[in-house]
Amino acid sequence: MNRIALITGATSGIGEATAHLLAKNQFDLILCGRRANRLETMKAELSGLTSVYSLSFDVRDLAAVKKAVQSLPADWQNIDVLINNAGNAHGLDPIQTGNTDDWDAMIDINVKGLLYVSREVMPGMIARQRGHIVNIGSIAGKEVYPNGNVYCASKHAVDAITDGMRLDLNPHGIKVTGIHPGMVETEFSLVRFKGDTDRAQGVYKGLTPLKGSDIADLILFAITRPAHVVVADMIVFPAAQASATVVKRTL
Ligand code: NDP
Ligand code: 8X3
Repeated sequence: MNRIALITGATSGIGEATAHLLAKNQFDLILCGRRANRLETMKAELSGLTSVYSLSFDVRDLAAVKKAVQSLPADWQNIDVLINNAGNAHGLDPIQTGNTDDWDAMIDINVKGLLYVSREVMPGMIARQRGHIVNIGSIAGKEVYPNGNVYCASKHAVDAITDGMRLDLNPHGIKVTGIHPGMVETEFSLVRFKGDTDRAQGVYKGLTPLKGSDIADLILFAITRPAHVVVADMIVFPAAQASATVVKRTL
């Protein structure tokens, strides 16, 4: 029997790649994101492979998160795997001139959004005494780099929340995994630089970045280990990257 995985941020990048991979690997999918049209397209693409349900909501909106998760039909409520992936960087500015709207977006989406979704899903996992939560952090949650300030803070918070979840959910048999990628070419830099495609493409110039599917592979690996194994934490870079700031480029 298929397991049910709920993926936030399924409309692009890492989340979209994960949906495609899990659809081929015995998972039924609850796909989440704000862009309802993309969710519908993915549902049409993946429905030949597995059962797909979609929920369109903004993770910043607690009432919308509750309404969406509570609206799931009975046969979709037993979520086995929660993949907290929705998130982005907004801006790359020195802290003293940082845009406070960008700060709000990163803290509200990357930190509070992850908490809101988890808060709705964890009680069911506890009632069933099983489940797996995968939080997508970042190398920005392990290191701090110039002008990364608040994005790094938001991802350090994800790292701490992941460890906190593992401790508090331990008595309930729920696995918790943190995955911390370096540079992955998705819509991430386009969002960070507010649609400036030249600047976004420049981030990956002279190296082969990771793809969303590389992270999807790790997620699938983590959630298909035997019952007695939990992958607690993973950092993954492109081969050209050695830290948040050390990258070998051929220009
Ligand atoms: P993308 O921009 O391609 O995807 C981001 C996803 O998050 C989209 O599906 C988007 O959906 C969703 N999202 C953003 N804001 C909201 C919101 N307010 N409510 C609901 N969903 C939202 O980037 P990535 O795939 O790269 O990012 C996925 C995760 O990976 C993020 O947490 C990011 O921080 C992390 N990460 C990315 C790295 C990279 O280099 N790309 C490296 C390390 C970590 P929609 O717009 O439809 O709502
Ligand atoms: C995304 C990776 O290095 O741009 O989280 O912060 S980085």
